[in-house]
Amino acid sequence: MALLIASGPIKPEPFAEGLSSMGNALDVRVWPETGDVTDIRYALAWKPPEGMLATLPNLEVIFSVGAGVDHLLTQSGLPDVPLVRFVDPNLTMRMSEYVCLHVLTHHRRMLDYAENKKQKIWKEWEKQPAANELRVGVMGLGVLGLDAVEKLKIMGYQVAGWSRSQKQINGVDCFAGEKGQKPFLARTDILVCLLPHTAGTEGMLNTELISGLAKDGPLPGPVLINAGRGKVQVEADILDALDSDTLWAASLDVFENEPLSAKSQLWAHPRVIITPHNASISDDQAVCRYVADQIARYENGDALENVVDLKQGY
Ligand code: NDP
Ligand code: OXD
Repeated sequence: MALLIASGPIKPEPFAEGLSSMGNALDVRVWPETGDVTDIRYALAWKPPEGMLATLPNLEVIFSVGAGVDHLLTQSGLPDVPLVRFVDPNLTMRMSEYVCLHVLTHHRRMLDYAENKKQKIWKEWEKQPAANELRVGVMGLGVLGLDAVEKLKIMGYQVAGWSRSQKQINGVDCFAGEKGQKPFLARTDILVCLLPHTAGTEGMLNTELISGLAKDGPLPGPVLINAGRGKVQVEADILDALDSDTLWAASLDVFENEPLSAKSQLWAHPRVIITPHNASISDDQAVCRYVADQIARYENGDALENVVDLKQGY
């Protein structure tokens, strides 16, 4: 049984070495050295060459190197086989680190202190709120959002979450769907987005949504943190919101087009933190263990886990 790795900009060697050493008799191949394509039953992919998956006639399962699968769903002629996304405690832990770091950064005004340091200004901001005075709202209560809300709760924040279907989470105010979005935003000082990019979420972080965030919070204005997908945000609207004080600050890990163009005004904006889509990277050895485990389940006749719902797009 052969598995083809097509990991785009990510180095394939660690995956190839890892999967070959798992003792599961996998014949591991790396694009473009496919050998006889009729042997290939599995693919491990991240932004593979356009249309490549359609050239594998006996493909049975596609594994995504990451949790997001938008990079695969846009492929032409995507084979009609199960698409399994990456779910792993290591990935989840890294994302919650990012979320907590950026919530705390804005809560504790680290952008202002960094500016003051440059000018050697010893000044404490008045009325530093404690965590329990701040309302954090997490959009997306999936694998990553659920862990993030638990960790934010431990720090003492007033936490709410928003998702497509209604959830019940102890100590978290849960909102759902279109109807739930307005009240969710109205009680949110710091908005964290962990949504996938789908037809339903594209462009959601726009002027209208940002204008709906709480205006009566203890910070100078609302904050946006997006580590979901760049196409969920409208960057021109975020810049307008920052410049009109509708938004106080933003941390962005993902962008409409990546890498972010050197021409983007986001780079120079003093109230924007930019990271290069590394809020949570997939650990290669964790990916190998996960894929080997899923293949073992599949070969054993057990159900694959974390199969994407193609109708919903995540
Ligand atoms: P899940 O599929 O587990 O969760 C997705 C969540 O989004 C669910 O709660 C779902 O609602 C909600 N959702 C989807 N569509 C809508 C909608 N139209 N309206 C409201 N809620 C919606 O995904 P993960 O938590 O594992 O990952 C989330 C995303 O994070 C990934 O898709 C990826 O894009 C991004 N990511 C980014 C990384 C980075 O480094 N920046 C790293 C890893 C992932 P419901 O629960 O009702 O289904
Ligand atoms: C992912 C990512 O989807 O890294 O896992 O963006």
